[in-house]
Parts: sequence; C-alpha cells; structure tokens
Amino acid sequence: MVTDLEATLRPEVTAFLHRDHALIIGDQRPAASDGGLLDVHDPATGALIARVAAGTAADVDAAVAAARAALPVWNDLSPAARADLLWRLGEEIERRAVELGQLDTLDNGKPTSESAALDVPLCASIFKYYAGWATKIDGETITPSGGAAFHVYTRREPVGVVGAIIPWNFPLLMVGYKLGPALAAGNTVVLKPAEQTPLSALRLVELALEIGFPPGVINVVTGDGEGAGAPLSRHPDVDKITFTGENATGRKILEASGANMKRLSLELGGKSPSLVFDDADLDAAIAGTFGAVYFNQGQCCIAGARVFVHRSLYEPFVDGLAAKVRAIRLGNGLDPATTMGPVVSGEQQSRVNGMITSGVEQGATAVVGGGTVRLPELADGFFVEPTLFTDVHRDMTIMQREIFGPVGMVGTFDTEEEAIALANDTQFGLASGIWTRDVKRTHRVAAKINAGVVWANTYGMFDVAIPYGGFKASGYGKELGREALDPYLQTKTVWIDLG
Ligand code: TXE
Repeated sequence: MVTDLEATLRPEVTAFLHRDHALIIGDQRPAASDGGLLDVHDPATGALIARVAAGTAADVDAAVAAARAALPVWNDLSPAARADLLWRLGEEIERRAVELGQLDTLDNGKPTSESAALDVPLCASIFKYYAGWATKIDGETITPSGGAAFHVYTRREPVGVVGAIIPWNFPLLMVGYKLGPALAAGNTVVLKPAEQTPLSALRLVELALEIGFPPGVINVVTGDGEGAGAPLSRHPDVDKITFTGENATGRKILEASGANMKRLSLELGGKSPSLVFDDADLDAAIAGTFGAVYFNQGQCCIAGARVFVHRSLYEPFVDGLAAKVRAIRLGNGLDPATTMGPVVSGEQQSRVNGMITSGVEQGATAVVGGGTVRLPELADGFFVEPTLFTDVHRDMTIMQREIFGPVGMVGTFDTEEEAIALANDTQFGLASGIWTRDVKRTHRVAAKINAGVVWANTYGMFDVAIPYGGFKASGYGKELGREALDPYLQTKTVWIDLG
C-alpha cells in the first residue's frame, strides 16, 4: 500500500529505487565482483528501500584503473570544456532539486525542507563555483634570485587519481565538496559513499555521465568501510585521499595512505563550543544556538553542542532554548510539518541513546528529553528524543566525545578568560560560535579560539567561496573556496637555460 507520504515522491525517485544499483566504473555498471549487496533502509520507517552493490578490493582496482585511464582524456579537454560540464552539472542539480532532496530524505532521514534550504542549493553552487576556477588555474613566471639567464616558470598540475571517502550526514552535499575542486583541478575520482546513504551519490554521478562527463572521470564504488573504503585508502595507484568522517577512521586512513605517500585531506569530528556573553542579544543567541545544536538531527561535524552561557543570562537562556527543543516536531522527513527526522541508522540511534544514558548516569540534568522516544507511530524508525542537558562537567563523556545526535549541553562562565578556556578544552578544533554585541570582544575572542571557524552572532553559515576546515584533531585541508583547490594540485617548476 502506498502511504500518503510515499505518494509525494517524484516518479523519478520511485523509478530510481526500483532499479538495480550497480557500481559505476568507467562506462560499465557492474555488480560487485563477488555479487555482494548492501541493504539500504529508510531511517524514518526502518523499511528496506534498495540494495546496492557491496564493492570489493577487486572493484576498487577496476575503478582506480578506469580513473587512471580517464586522466589524459579529462586533461585533453580544454579548461573551458571542463568548466562547461561542471556548470551544467550544477544546473542539472538545480533542475532536479526535489528529486535529489527526496532521495536524501529516504536515505538519511533529513527533512526535505532542510535539504531544499541547504544541501541541494549548496551542492549545485559548488559545481558552478568550481566551473569558474577550471579556467583560472595558472602557474607563474619567477625570476631566480641569482639573476642568472634562466627562464623559470611553474605549472599547476592535477595530483592524479583521487579517492574520495564520504560520510552519511550530508550524502549529496559531500559529493559536491569532494568532486567540485577535484574535477576543476583536472583530477579523476573514485568515490566511496557511506554505506548507509549511497543513493544520491549514485544518482548524481549517473546525471554527470548523462550530461557528457567522459566515462572514468567519476567512478563510484559503493560498499562498506572495510570492504571498499580501506582498499581505496591503501591503493598504490591512488594519488590522494580526501576523507570526511569519524576521527578513528581518519587515523586508520592516515596510516593506510601514508604507507605509500599519498596526499591526504581529513575533515574529522568536532566538539564545537558556543559562547553566550552577558551583552548578547538573548533571542538571537537562543535561536542561533538551537540551530547550532539540533540542525540535521545534530548530525553535523560543526554542531555547537557545548554551550557556555554567562551566569547572568543562564536561566532565561536555558528556558528559551528548552522551549525550542520541546517544540521540535519529530517525524518523517517527507512530511512538511516535520522539523526533525530520525537519525541515520539503528546503530546511530543506539550510539546516541547510549550517550544520553551516560549523561544521566554521570549526573547531568536532562531539562528536556533524556529518555527514548515513546510515540508509537515512530516506533519503527530510528528516532532519538531531542535532549538538553544542564549541570554538565568537563569530565563527562557527553562533554568530551562527539555525540552526533540531537543533544545539547549548557554550562556557565563568569569571565571572558574562563569562556575561552572552556571553549578550547577539547581535543577538537573545528568550529565555534560567539554571541556578543561588543565588537572588540568579538575580535579578541575570535583570535583566541583554537578552531578553524569562528561564527560571531550567527552559526553554521556556509558559502561556496569561503574556506572551511578544522584545527587540532578535527583534521587538515580546507574545503570550499579557492583554498580547497590547493590539495588537488601539485606545482611543477620548469627551468630553461637561456644562456
Ligand atoms: O563514520 P566513519 P561512521 C562520526 C560521528 C558518528 C561516528 C560514526 O560521531 O557517530 O563518526 O560514524 C568509511 N577505511 N562522524 O561509523 O566510519 C565509511 O564506509 C576507509 C563524524 O559512519 O568515519 C564511510 O564511507 N574508509 C563525521 C566513511 O568512512 C572507511 C561524519 C565515514 O564513516 C573505513 C560521519 C576504513 N577502515 C560520522 N572505515 C563528520 N565529522 O563529518 C569506514 N570507512
């Protein structure tokens, strides 16, 4: 029986779900070498919605060979021709915004309103932005300091074959983060989507091939981390790995890729702080912090879940934030009334619920939530009760580990120095938020926070032209902006004797 919500699905989405979901290797659509399949579930209902190929090391070999073979093809195209393809892919994403957003909702659980506001338009803008860069990648002519009779110039060349391993929290958008700069710089790619959310990546790359990307320029090996991700990260013929995901996985990839000197970009986890000073606009700080913690079911690497509020504002702040958390409407992401969907998987649901239990057991006070969802109509989905903790302490597990679920924690501070120390009291350094009306303080604190991004009187702003990435255990290598091209390029120096 087709439910009312299923009836809202675009026919292209239904048709896609009913097809085989083979690998994409060169101009072939093979099954996994051993015929293995991975189940894909709708996190809102727990229902099996598709099966995709569970790629193997042999499939990774084939995909890397296809990417290697396509490298001269891609680079024989003029930069303008590459730019044109990237731009047209951006346009295609815009044209298919509803279809791609619905696929991400079915696969990941996120409300379609969120993917319509962020994931899909930002992904499209990435391809359009890097289309612009494809024609502007130039070396320079340099005069030797010795002044001898040499003509010296540099060439900015692609690093070669890129392995892109991505997570499940922004399934479509992460494809854009990796493919946009890699392709504009002239590389070819083997993409390994997260096993929980492979569908929109497959669809996007199908669309790329339909609009004329040469086969082999983008290859997709679906599969799990051990079966497909690990062989890609240690493959001797891959020149660079770009990875977004968990810290522990990042460490494994660092070892595997380091063994054969691959270049590596790591965008890992976070435990980002939000600081609310006594002169903050309280309503704006509450609204901004709410988004910082609970957007995307809290499954954001930038989640500003450690909130520290000046003692003078603590009570009204907690009351205001708690009211917003209580007003969250959990439900199927296809339902326009839903403001929070399920988390991505049963495993993630257990992990987040375990963290909530540890918070309660270690003495934090759950002002909202703290238990498990009791709504019978949501019993089959992977829903987590949105939770807000107070009475938190730095030694609690919830204050140290990335939760990646709808769980916020509020503590207090008295002085600016204390606020900065609390903000920096983490192994991570991805992002941070400051709420204050004092311009001098904004700059002072921004300079002292040890994180890759500081948002002041806002949170979670992204723009394709603005670089983003972490410090400390949150990884290295920027995404977005001009800076994101650098890790995909290598500089060759050419000396010519004029004597
Ligand atoms: O991540 P993994 P998981 C955090 C978050 C979450 C936790 C676990 O806290 O609760 O990680 O999520 C591939 N070699 N983040 O287990 O394992 C894997 O198949 C090569 C934070 O899903 O890092 C997938 O494609 N690849 C994060 C990708 O790595 C391997 C976003 C990410 O999965 C591999 C997601 C291996 N040995 C989760 N093992 C963020 N900060 O953005 C796995 N993979």
